[in-house]
This record gives sequence, C-alpha cells and structure tokens, in this order.
Amino acid sequence: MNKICVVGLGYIGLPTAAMFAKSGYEVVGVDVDEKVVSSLNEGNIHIGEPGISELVKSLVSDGKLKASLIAEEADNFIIAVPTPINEDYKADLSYVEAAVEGILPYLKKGNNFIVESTIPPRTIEDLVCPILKRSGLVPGEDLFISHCPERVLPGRIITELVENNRIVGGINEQSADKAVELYNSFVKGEIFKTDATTAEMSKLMENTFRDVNIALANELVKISKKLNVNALEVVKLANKHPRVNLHTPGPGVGGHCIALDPYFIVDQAPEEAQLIAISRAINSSMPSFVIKEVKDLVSNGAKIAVLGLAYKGNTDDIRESPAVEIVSLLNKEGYEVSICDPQVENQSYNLLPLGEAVRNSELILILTDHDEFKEFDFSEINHCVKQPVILDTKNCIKQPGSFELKKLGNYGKHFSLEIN
Ligand code: SAJ
Repeated sequence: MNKICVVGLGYIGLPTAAMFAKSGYEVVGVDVDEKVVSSLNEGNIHIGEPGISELVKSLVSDGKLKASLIAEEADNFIIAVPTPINEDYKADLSYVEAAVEGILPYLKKGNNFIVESTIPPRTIEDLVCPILKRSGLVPGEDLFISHCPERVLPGRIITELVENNRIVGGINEQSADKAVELYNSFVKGEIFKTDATTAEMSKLMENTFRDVNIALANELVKISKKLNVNALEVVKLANKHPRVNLHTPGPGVGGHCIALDPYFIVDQAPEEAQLIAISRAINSSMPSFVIKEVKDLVSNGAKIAVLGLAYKGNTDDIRESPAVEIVSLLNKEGYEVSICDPQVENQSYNLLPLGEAVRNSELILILTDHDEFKEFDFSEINHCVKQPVILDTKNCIKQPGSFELKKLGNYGKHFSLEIN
C-alpha cells in the first residue's frame, strides 16, 4: 500500500500530498491546471502557505513527489478538489464528480479511496459510491471508501495537518480502518472513526459553529451601534465568564470554507436550518454595514486607502473576502479607492505599496489584520494623508500615531478599562 494518488493540488491537496511523501509514500499529485503541474515538477508552488515551499522543493528533487495531468494506478486515492457554491447556493459537486470519474480506469481490487473535499451530507453514499461501482468493484469489499474531512487552518496548515485530531468516516468499518492506517503515517492527533455521512455532517457543523458565533458577534456590533455601547469591550468582558466565548466581530466572513459550508446544510434542510441561514445572512450583510460606517466618516468622492484585500490576516487568499466586496461597493458609491495588500498578488487589482496607497487619502480603512498593518507605525505617514483618520474593522492597529482611530464596534463610552 505504498503509492498514493492525490487529485487536486490546492491549499489542501498539495500540503497533504507533501506530508504523505515526507512520511515515505510514493505520491503523484494530479491537477487539471497545466501550469500547476509543470511548476510543481520544477519544485515550485503556487500557494502562499508557510513551510510548504521548502518541503515541496526537497520532495520533488528527491523524486518522492511528482505532479501529473492524469491519474495513474495507485494503492490509495485521495480526492481534494474544490466544492464551490453555485449562484443558487447549492454545492457544485462537478469537480468531485469529474475527479472520481477520472480515477475510475485506474482502480484495482483492494484500493483505498478517500474524499477529503468538504461535501454535503450523503454525498459519499448517494453520489460517490454509485460512480465508483461503475468500476465493477464492490464498495466496502473490493474498494474501501471513506470521507476524511480536512480541518486545517490556512496559515498553519503544515502544523495542523500533523497535530489536529481527525475524523474518518467509512462506508463500513473496514473502509474506516484502511483510512486510519493511512493517516496514522503522519497524524499525531487522535483519529476518530465513524460512518461517512456523520463525518460529512461533522465537518460542516464545525465551520457552521464558527459562522453562527461570528454572526452573533457581528449582530452585537449592530445592536451596539444602535444603543451606543462598546461592543469590543462587551466581548472582552463577557469572555471573562468561564463558559462564554464570544467571537470577534469584523467586516464579514470570507475564505473558501466558513463562508460556504453552512449553505450545504441549508440547502439540504431549508425548513430546519433557520439559525444557520440567518447567521449567513448577518455575516454577508457586514460589508454593507462597513460602507455605512464609512459614509458616516467621509463623503462620496473622498479618497479611501483600503489596507487588506485577503479574507484574513497573513494569507494571500482573497476567495470570498469581504474586503473584495467592500472595495466594489466603495467604487459604486463613488469613492476613489486605492488598495494595499502586501501579501496578495492579483492582476485584477492595482495593489500599491502602503506609502503610495495612503497618499492624499481622507480615510484609511483596515480590512485585514496582516502583521504588516498591525505593527505599522502610522506616525510615519501622517504627512502624506489629507485627513488622519483610520477605521479599523479588525481591531488590530497598535500604533495609530496621531491618527484618529475609529474601531468597528466601539460606539460607547467614554472610558476604557483596557482589559486584555
Ligand atoms: N472571523 C471573524 N471573527 C472570528 C473568527 C473569524 O470575523 O472570531 C472571520 C475571518 O476574518 C475570516 C473568516 O471568519 O474572514 C474565516 O476565518 P477562520 O480563521 O475562522 O477560518 P478559515 O476559513 O480560515 O478556516 C476554517 C477553519 N475552521 C474552523 O476553525 C472551525 C479550519 O479549521 C478549517 O479546516 C477550514 O475552515 C476549512 O478548510 O474548512
């Protein structure tokens, strides 16, 4: 059982492929993108994730990891392709389907088949197994099938791949056992066995838990604005209770996971998933809320310097980023917008160095808590702005200098205890 074929070389597939290769498996990574495949075979990577670049380079040069446009025979197959959401908020499973169909010709008796991609409940049973049966192999007997959702936090992928506990959901016990054996090669966290459908639902509920809690924090901001309360201090103080963990409010929820996964549940059970649906709506309304805050500070036509386009600090990922929506809304409202994001490379945006982005601005709008912004001493740029005002939607700026620092959620009072 020494060869693994990983289909999908993105934020999850590539680090996973690398970890298996590092622990001694022969790994071939498959991707539909020619550029990804050719650059990987030269030892270069296309994702910005700490620690991956060096690891992949050495594995490729040692011949332990290679990339290919087509699958090949292996002992284990892992599917790690994206599951985006359609315009009607239903899961788009076309990449999963294509990936499973793509490996059909290479399946052999005794293979271990795993889906890591996040999928709606019942996908393994109702979609994946029927496709795999077309190979002529009997699921659970000739072919072991599991869902092993990834749980790693972008920015900490390499560490969390090893240390996090994992859920392994098999279509039967033997399938789960095979998957556990595989992941045991590098996972130091505990591995919990269950059935495939429970694993699918557990993964979705983890991200939904976070989305619902962030919605609660964001709703607190809106209530606090109405009642003139400092929501940020409320969060800190309430969290001094031993059983309370209010999350952090912000400009919205981005990324490819938390902002999408709850819809997979809502789509399957719309009548029942009321709280989940309203939480999504609250978080999706935050960009418009930020625009209202901006309007309270500067009038249309003003120049606004946006700091941060990525969906969260210290990542280059702009998928579903609230900042992207805020920039587009600001443009629609007639503001002149300049953007700085030192971590993002994206041809669609004219990304400027901080010093240039803030020139002649009347408002600096912080949308991402990158370290570069947190640590920046704003007294350095006092002279180049038209009006020294910062609206910090991430409550992260430490050295505002003589800028007036407004924080999203801080509407009240009056004196601060400055508790941590
Ligand atoms: N955010 C807030 N307030 C908070 C926490 C987060 O506004 O209190 C925002 C962030 O700014 C960001 C978004 O939510 O826009 C999501 O960020 P995140 O760091 O909470 O999570 P992701 O999407 O980067 O990664 C999540 C993780 N899931 C959980 O923590 C339950 C990760 O473990 C999963 O593996 C990943 O989704 C995934 O791939 O599903």
